[in-house]
Amino acid sequence: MTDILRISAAVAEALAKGRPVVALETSIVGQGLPAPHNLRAARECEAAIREEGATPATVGVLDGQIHVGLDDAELVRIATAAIKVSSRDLGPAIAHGAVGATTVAATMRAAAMAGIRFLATGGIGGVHRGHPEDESADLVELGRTQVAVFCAGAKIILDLALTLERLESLSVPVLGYGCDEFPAFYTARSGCPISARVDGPDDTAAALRAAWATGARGVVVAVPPPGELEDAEKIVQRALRELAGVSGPEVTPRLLARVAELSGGRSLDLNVELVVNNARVAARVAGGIID
Ligand code: PSU
Ligand code: MN
Repeated sequence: MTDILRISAAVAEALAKGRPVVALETSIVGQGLPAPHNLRAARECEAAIREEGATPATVGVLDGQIHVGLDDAELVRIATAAIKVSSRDLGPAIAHGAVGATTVAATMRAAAMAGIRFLATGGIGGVHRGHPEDESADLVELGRTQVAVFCAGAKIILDLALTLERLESLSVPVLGYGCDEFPAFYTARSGCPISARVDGPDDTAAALRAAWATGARGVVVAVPPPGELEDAEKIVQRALRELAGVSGPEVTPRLLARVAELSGGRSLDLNVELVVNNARVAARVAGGIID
């Protein structure tokens, strides 16, 4: 396995010493955010995790290996030209020497291979609005891989209610971090329930420990965003209407670009802020769970 898994020296040392480690996905760097926000988000996430006394493990596919822990030059390679790699794409991407930006699902797999239990992202994938057959592999991966995923809800373009129904079927706990509703990415409130509320890092660590001791696999820790995008739902609805004719992989980037325009760039700044906030919370909880 070591030939396809390359754990950086810093991450290997932290793991060997039983210190807290937080994995970071890179699909947000490769596809989710435009430059320069993408690299800013990745670098600020790493800094926030270090500030909390944990070690960041940014994940990507490079030179025929899954890298767990990237240096800045490697991060730039991913930001510059990477294909999107979900869990099913890992094998071919490794075999073909692709430069791959990993989704939550693929990053969970890499984290589990390395022995990391904590992962931070902006929003998880889920069930698409109006196209319930389009469901992210993130959900199935959450049902089978023992990693806690810290997020501000799901991607804004998704159907939150259907996404939460699937997570319930997959027996994935959805913990509200100091909140009673599943956050809606750009705003704290969605009207959709979480499965249990947790308050603060210790309570979250205790809930995770007990969930895992009773056989839980993936756990979603939903953290409200640190700010609000005014009229978020209205803006998303408008962008969705305008792009009704667009289909395929074009949809998400076009939609997010339009949301950025309509919000005067505020959606991008908030996106960076919320990912960094999730990374910080993940590091605090990881610190509390390592005995
Ligand atoms: N949320 C965002 N932007 C993103 C993603 C999530 O706001 O780019 C990425 C994450 O990496 C997530 C992935 O795991 O999209 C899900 O993609 P898909 O629906 O194709 O599985
Ligand atoms: Mn999809």
